[in-house]
Amino acid sequence: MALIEIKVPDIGDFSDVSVIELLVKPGDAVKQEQSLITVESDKASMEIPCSASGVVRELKVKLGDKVHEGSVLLMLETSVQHDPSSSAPVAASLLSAVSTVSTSPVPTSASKTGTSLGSHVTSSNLKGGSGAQKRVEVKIPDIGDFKDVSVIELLAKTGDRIEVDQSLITIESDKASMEIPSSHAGVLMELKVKIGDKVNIGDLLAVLQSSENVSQETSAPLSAPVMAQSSLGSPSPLGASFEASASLQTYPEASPLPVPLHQPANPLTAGGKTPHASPSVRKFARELAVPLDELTGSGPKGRITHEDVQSFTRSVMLGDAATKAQQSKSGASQSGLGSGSGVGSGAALGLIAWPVVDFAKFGPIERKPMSRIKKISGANLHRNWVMIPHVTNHDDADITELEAFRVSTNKENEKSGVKVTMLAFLIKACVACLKKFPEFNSSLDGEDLVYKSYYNIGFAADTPNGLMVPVLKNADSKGVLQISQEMGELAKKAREGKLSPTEMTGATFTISSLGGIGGRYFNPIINAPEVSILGVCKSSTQPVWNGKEFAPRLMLPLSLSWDHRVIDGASAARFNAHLGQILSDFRRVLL
Ligand code: CAO
Repeated sequence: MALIEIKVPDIGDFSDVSVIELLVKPGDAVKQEQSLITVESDKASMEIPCSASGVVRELKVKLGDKVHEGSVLLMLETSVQHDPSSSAPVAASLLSAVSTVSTSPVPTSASKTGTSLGSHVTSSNLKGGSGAQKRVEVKIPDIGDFKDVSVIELLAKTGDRIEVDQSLITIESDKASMEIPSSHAGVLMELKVKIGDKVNIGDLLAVLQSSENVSQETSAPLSAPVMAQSSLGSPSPLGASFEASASLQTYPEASPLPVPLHQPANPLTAGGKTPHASPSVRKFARELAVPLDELTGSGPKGRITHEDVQSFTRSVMLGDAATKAQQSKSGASQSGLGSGSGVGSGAALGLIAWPVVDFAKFGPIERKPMSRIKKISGANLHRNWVMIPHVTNHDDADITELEAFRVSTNKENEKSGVKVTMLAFLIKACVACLKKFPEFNSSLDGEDLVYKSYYNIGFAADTPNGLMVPVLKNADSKGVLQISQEMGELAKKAREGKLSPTEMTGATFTISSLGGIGGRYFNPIINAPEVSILGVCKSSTQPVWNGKEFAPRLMLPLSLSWDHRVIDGASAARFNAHLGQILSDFRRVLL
């Protein structure tokens, strides 16, 4: 028996890529070449395989870590003598095809033989004159060890103006996916492949009409394929900050692609969207015929995980969910109408179909696609609203003294640049309540309740990209000043679209404050798998009876939504009452 280090193999030009998925855990027996982790850059997602067989003793990386060639992934107990140099990791071989990104020419078998496989100018002059238009054939470049790889996404359409290195299609093997860029600029005359086609090096991919000065003799540099952009790098919207929060589904905004009738629809992309999932998850979904584009990913940035596929399958089997195909069958049999605008037919719930209205009949209209964040958060909020039996308790807290204290503290601290916000006090007060009422800091897992001993508070932030939920970690160990400062930084990052996945995941409770804007009360939707959420509105001075007279008090409206499967009404009322007591006398936070 020997304990050996398993390291990240040569991953080409990719350095400091994030670990987005752990595929094994200590105690697991793994085989050589079995995938251990999935890593992702802003352009690429790939699985890193094991270079030996054995039993995992210790994982040396965790989600969110950055790794590069040579980083130790895990300690493996192996019975055979391991020669690291003999390992031929799949990632390395895959990356031989993708390690050079598009700016530099890729040494390929084609260039060795002097033939450009990336492009071929077949007719010299379409229009004549100095602005000569040439017909350029773009071919599949050297894609390393890939053979018969499936086209899973078309990224351009006829008539599109294509730039050099612009991705034309995405292809996928069972280990990695990559985008194939164009070797030339021009107008796309014809895409020669369709979804589901298998392609190989040298296959004709597209025909461009190019005005570039391309010579048939000059072998144009081959554009290297780049790993598929499986995450769009956008921050997580509300309803998406699941553990692994961000339960958003990050799809490229490609328009739905027609699936030819003579071909069986690809169950993964039946809706025409390319779901964000690692190759092994896609394969798993294919085996079960799970339509990935109908799933909401619970991984960072909405990545669909193995567990998401399992849980979707379980829900379908139990009759708790239905695929769109099932819905449209049952919807058609019920009403004969289509499901309309992508809002879901409601057939799975036994509801009548969504009305199809020609709005233009009643006046001028403008049709705009919903933003990606809205679509993503909408799907999550819809699921949470439908699946969770919400109840909301409304209450008021007297914050007269607290607000006076906050204002005076800010005056004293004016020079420090840190502004103490009401939300920071609320976070601290909520942590005290979560400690007193632990079920509010729990999650449902099957028939178990998972009680968390950490207090990570998500807060809704309104940003130009849409609603985001940054997560303030370990709020119990931080003071109000530190919370204010960190919140300010997180809110700034959210507005700039710079939040990292770890800054949007792991919340145990969320606060949605509209206090700076206005309103009295609202029903916040629980950010599952959390079980409660606090909505806060604008404080206002109200006449409050103090036993002798009405006195002007600054009252803060609170709206606590809770999951009735986990929490009952009495606990919710106690939670709100306790929160109100703390806010009216903040010394209670120490008790
Ligand atoms: N009552 C009255 N005034 C309040 C208040 C409250 N409950 N909460 C904050 N304010 C005031 C602040 O005192 C501040 O006033 P001054 O500038 O005069 O000091 C002003 O409102 C702005 O507050 P802020 O933005 O500095 O800080 P914040 O802590 O209230 O909010 C953040 C931070 C990120 C939560 C906020 O910017 C935001 O994005 N809120 C929107 C959240 C949202 O959209 N929720 C809905 C989700 S469901 O769709």
